[in-house]
Amino acid sequence: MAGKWVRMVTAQTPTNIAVIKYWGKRDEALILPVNDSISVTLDPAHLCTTTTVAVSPSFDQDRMWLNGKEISLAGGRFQSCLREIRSRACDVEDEEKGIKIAKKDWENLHLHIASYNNFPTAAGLASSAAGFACLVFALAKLMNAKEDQSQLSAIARQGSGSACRSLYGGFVKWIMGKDEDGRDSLAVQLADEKHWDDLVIIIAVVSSRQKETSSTSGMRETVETSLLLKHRAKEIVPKRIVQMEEAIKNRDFASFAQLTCTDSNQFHAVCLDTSPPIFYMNDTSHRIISVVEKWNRSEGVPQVAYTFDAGPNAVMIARDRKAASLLLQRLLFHFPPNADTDLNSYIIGDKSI
Ligand code: 2P0
Repeated sequence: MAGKWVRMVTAQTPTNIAVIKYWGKRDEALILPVNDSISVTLDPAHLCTTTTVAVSPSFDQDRMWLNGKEISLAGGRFQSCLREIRSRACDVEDEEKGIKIAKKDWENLHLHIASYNNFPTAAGLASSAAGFACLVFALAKLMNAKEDQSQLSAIARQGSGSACRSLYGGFVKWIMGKDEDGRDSLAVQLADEKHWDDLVIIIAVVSSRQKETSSTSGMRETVETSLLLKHRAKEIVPKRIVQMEEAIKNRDFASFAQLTCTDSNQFHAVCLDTSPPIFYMNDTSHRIISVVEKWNRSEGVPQVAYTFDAGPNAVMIARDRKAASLLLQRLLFHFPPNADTDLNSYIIGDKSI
């Protein structure tokens, strides 16, 4: 391994948006959820993380830069992901560059990591999901770890719960699992990116400010104080997961939209049921819900589903391109540029890679 070489791997991973939400952990350290969740992976052109990982004998410590700014790597979550991948590292040989790294060498080599998001960090657009998924995928490639996507997803989960779902495109289910060690808490692909390619996603960036309550502390408070969460996790979500899987399989937009909107609203109800209550949506978010609900009702069949994560930004899934263009017209009518709202931009993309 001697010499002045640098080995680099770059990966790009899109974020995902849950249509049946993850909210609440049964094990904080291992990041094990209280219920299954289902998400759709977005188009990487619009919302993704690009991460380059580099290793060299000349690096004397692990370092990381996020959007060009150096950040600390002391956190347990980063260390968990790194430890898990390191323990699976294999020999690497690159004759062209004269690089030879033996399995045992990985223990003593340091890493430099540079990561960029092409969207607002920590504004409820699941930046940690894309970030940890990309990091784990890039490290696995760098260290020649021979794990399949599902096993990598269980490692990414230890960085951030929702990250496990970003290892796949299309529709993805995070199975909560039963094991205490979390080995069976991982993501599986329900349908690939081509399965339902009529769908169009429009994100209304209501605010790109950092949220006040992080998902991690918010869900901890919910688990400690909300009775509604217990009911949701035990009685509601298991049935909804089955119904959502069926809706996706059959490309049944009416059921898909009804389940997506209802689950988003219940997630925010659970936040409100937390003590002290957590407010992620704002007046503009509520007005967007009204616009979509009224339109869907007037059409008789749903045209658009909406969902909101831990922030005020609206993610809207239109049934097809025609519905997407009508949605944009309606949004621009109700929220014109320069109007007195905090809605500042739209991101429009195909569903997935
Ligand atoms: C989700 N969210 O299913 C839900 C819906 C936000 C609302 O997963 O503590 O950043 O790192 O596991 O994954 C956000 O939570 O939290 C999230 P941690 P994470 O997408």
